[in-house]
Amino acid sequence: MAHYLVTGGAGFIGSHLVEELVRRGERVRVVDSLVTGYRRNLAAVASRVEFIEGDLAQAAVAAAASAGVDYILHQAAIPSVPRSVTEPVFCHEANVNATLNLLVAARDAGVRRLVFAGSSSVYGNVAVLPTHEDVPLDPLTPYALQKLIGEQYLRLFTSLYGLETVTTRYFNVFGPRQDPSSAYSGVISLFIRSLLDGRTPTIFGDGEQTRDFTYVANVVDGVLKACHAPGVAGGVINVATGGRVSLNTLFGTLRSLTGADVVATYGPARRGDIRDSQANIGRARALLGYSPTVELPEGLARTLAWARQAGS
Ligand code: UD2
Repeated sequence: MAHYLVTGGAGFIGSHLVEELVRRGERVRVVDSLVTGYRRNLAAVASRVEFIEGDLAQAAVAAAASAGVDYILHQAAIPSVPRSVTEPVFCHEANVNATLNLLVAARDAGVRRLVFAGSSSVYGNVAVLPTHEDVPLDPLTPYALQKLIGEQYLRLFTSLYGLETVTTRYFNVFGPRQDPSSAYSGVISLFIRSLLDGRTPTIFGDGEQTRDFTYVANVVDGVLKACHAPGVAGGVINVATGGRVSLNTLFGTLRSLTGADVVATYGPARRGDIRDSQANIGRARALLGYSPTVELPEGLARTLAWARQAGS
């Protein structure tokens, strides 16, 4: 049994990682500030998990959380492009300063490997689709830049101090427990909530922007593979489905899945919004033996089933 720290473990993606680790019989510690996470996300595994409530932007919290662990899955973040545009300093604290503290703590604690939740936003409006990891990066928002700084710090800690690190670049992850309660929430959670409540969602821009929406179980699989694969330390790996769909198509699909008689309204495009995003997942296939197991339609059906239950 190995000992894992999941930062942001009470959040959406973090709680799915925690559940899978518990299922595998691993020892799990969670650190979470509960700024965007919820204790209820860990309800099914609470008795099997050590929970530290704290903010990794405080060095003492990062040190206490890292002590004695073998692996760190660093998911804690303020994961929102628009929030970073309106609150860049607040987001920098959580996305960059906390990450640096955690890297120092992981190095000092002799952690075997740290895997970081990177983001496809670092690519910006890239010319090459599907996009591989080595294209020139073009962060267009504070969030994208903060995620890029994070992954560059990881790379540096590997080359400078020998701490094994891997960045998994996520592409628009969705699934059960993604919180629809804020204007900063992921679009699938917002669309589903609106449709189930009979409210009109807003599509920002013309709705022809595309995303590689990735069901959370694929991410759990990719992250845990990245945590253990040989020869990937210091690297960056896309974890996604490898397809892309427009928001208009997504909304149409969700509308027919829910049967809701709701039409979307259109509003101004979001500042810093990327037009198209689609991953080349060749590196994850080659280095991790990763392959997406849940495609978009199945992922949407599962998420909808959860949302119906959670909202009732
Ligand atoms: C970015 C990253 C993603 C992840 C995420 C943070 C890209 C391509 N993706 O996602 O990998 O890091 O940040 O969790 O940068 N939208 C609407 N109506 C709404 C809400 C959103 O039309 O009510 C649009 C939005 O303008 C965008 C798309 O939906 O074009 C997706 O927005 P999002 O906030 O779910 O995620 P995004 O792409 O910023």
